[in-house]
Amino acid sequence: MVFNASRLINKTVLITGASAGIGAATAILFAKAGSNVIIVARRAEALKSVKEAAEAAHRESGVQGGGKIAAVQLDVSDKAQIANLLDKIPADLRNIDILVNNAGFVRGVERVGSISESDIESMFATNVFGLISMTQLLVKDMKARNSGHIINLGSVAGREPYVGGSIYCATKHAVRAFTGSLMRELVDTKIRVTEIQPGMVETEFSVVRFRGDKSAADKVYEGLTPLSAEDIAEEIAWAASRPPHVNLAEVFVLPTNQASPTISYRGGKM
Ligand code: 8X3
Repeated sequence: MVFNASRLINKTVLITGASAGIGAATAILFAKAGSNVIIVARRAEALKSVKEAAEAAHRESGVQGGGKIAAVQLDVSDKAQIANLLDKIPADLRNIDILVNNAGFVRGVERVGSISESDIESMFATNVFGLISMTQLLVKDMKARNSGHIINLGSVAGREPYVGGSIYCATKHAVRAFTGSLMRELVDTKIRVTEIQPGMVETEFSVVRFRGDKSAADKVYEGLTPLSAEDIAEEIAWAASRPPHVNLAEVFVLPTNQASPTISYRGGKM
């Protein structure tokens, strides 16, 4: 590993939405760097394979230290499950150094007036309330220890709204506001707060947006090279591995040929 990832050795990181995409890639990268990783997601089977991949990545890296991987099946939109989360984590991994609030999704492209209540509620329940509940739970211990790092996944959609994305954009604007307040509240502590704001990342995210329509999902990336889950994992690991006096407050990361949610270059077509 070229950057100073040695700062990640023996750190304990908890990642939500870790069964696929950015969350899974982040779990694997931290395991490789010698962190202990708690992977949290709804899907038990997928969690199992990410756990195995993270364990293998740690073994193959040859890095000494860390490498303990725990999987916890949990839906961040369920407050009762979050209240019991710490009991489900092995005792030696309960001092969490880094929380990566990654769980989030978009469903549908309907315009205001035609959006289903259940889509509105489920996006807010996971992207906003889940992220807030996880932060509320873990920031208490971080404050008591006066150390820690909270890394929230925002989005280009949290900086600039777009047509057909009102609810998703609203959730990501909420994440940005919440993260900004949190960073300001913790200014007199050693706790760092970072928001990662990706643009187009090719994961199952787009397939969920189009309710399983893979060809509609693929069209989003036509003619340009999107970011990969691994690209974002690197930004997260980079932020987490800076020296303790350095806080990357915001990391806005786009594919080279994307400039905003609606401006991109696709081989001659804007
Ligand atoms: C995902 C980026 O552009 O699809 O957070 O809203 S975008």
